[in-house]
Amino acid sequence: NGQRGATVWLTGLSGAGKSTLACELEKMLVDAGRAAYVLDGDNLRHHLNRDLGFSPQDRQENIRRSAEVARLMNDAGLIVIAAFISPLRQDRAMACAIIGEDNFIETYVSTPCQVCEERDPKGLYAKARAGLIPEFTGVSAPYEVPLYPALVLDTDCLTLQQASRQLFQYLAQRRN
Ligand code: GGZ
Repeated sequence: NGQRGATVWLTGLSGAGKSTLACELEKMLVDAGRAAYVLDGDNLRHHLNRDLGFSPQDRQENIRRSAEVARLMNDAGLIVIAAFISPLRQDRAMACAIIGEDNFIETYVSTPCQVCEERDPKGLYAKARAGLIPEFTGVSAPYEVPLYPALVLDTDCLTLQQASRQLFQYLAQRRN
């Protein structure tokens, strides 16, 4: 397919629904004949980024490397769906600069912290509250809300189908 690559950059808290949304969008795109691939912070941290922790410096390096990978995949024509907390505006701006403004679709998965904490699928918020995980985003480390995201999706108010549809349609109406 001669279509242009792009990166949908999903930012939001742990438990906001980024990975679930990324997988669903990937499925929809592949079903529609597009080459799409999910890059997920939690996954990459087991492999490419296994040497990195959660200090501000390590998060920045995590995002830098992942954005470089996304750029390569975009050059190959793939749609990349990147799911990273990426809590700092400065680091997201770096990702945008690496990937290129025209190819970077910042999407804020805006599920409120309280809802993420109630979901707590991996028990990480409970551990963070107990002081067992230092620098946990939303508890003991900052999350900076995006100022001008292309899309805002609150998975507390939208079904998975609704949220992934919105992203799919946004991609479809972009010029390739
Ligand atoms: C935030 C943490 C932390 C700390 C472990 N802070 O929801 P998860 O569990 O499965 O995915 C989260 C993942 C965050 O990795 P990212 O690469 O997306 O983060 S960043 O963009 O900030 O570099 C979470 C888990 O790792 N996790 N410790 N202290 N999330």
